[in-house]
Amino acid sequence: MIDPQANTSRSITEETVEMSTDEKYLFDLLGFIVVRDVLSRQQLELANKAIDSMELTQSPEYFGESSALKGENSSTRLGQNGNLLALPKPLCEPFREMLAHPGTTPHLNTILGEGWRLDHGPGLIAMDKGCSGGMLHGNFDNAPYFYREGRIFTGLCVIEYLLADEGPGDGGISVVAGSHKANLACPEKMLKWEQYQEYVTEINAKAGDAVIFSEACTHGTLPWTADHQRRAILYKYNAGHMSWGAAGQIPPYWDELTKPQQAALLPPTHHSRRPKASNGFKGLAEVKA
Ligand SMILES: O=C(O)CCC(=O)C(=O)O
Repeated sequence: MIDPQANTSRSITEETVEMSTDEKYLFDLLGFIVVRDVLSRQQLELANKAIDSMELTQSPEYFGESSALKGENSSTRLGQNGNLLALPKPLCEPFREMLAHPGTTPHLNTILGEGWRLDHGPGLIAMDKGCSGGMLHGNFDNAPYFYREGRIFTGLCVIEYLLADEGPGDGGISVVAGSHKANLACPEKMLKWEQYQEYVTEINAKAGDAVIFSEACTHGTLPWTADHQRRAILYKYNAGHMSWGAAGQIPPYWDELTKPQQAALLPPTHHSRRPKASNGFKGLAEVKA
């Protein structure tokens, strides 16, 4: 029986599924965590098939003035033109499933509190061999990080679902571990990856894994050196009442989504009476109306 008082401004309740104590320790310590084997083989295959079917478009350059992050060829990273959630069926299905995935929902519950929402995305980062990296950055104005009364408080939080392996030396997503709690600004040369490279951690993970990090943690993209194409799908979430991107609209495919997926997309940002797992997502009907 769900406690009728569960739907209060104190959003985490006993019914809420959270990430494990070990994961919470690691995320609080490092500012990121890798959750292994989140996507099934079918989800992975279908998501890659969807990307194969799309005409990828060039993204802007993100390496700034950095000579170390500039790649060997002129190609920059690629992204998608259309909305992955709105692709024809069945190609949209893995992306809709990632939106509120049971393998990462516990992590969002702990990091952002129940009532978290998609802030923007999903977006694709695709990189071919020789592609430039991207400047390191820590978005502390939007995503402060602190821990109080047994809870994490932060803002924009990223889940990257890897559709291709990111192995040692390949490049790709990288972080300055622990920097979400840094008190001082990161030196410019480090943001450019021109100095202190030994303190920048290249995250290695397999296709199907999810890399979760707080935007408060300084992170960026190392130039891609592997023969295969890098493919990462990025979902950016926020606490129920916070927003980085503009609030979305009820999408045309709303009725095809599950309640957890609808709750993840629910605009506008607000805190109280937000439909949550612990109150059976009560309130979604009013939103639709
Ligand atoms: O995955 C990456 O290459 C970095 C993504 C990034 O910089 C961001 O999400 O702000």
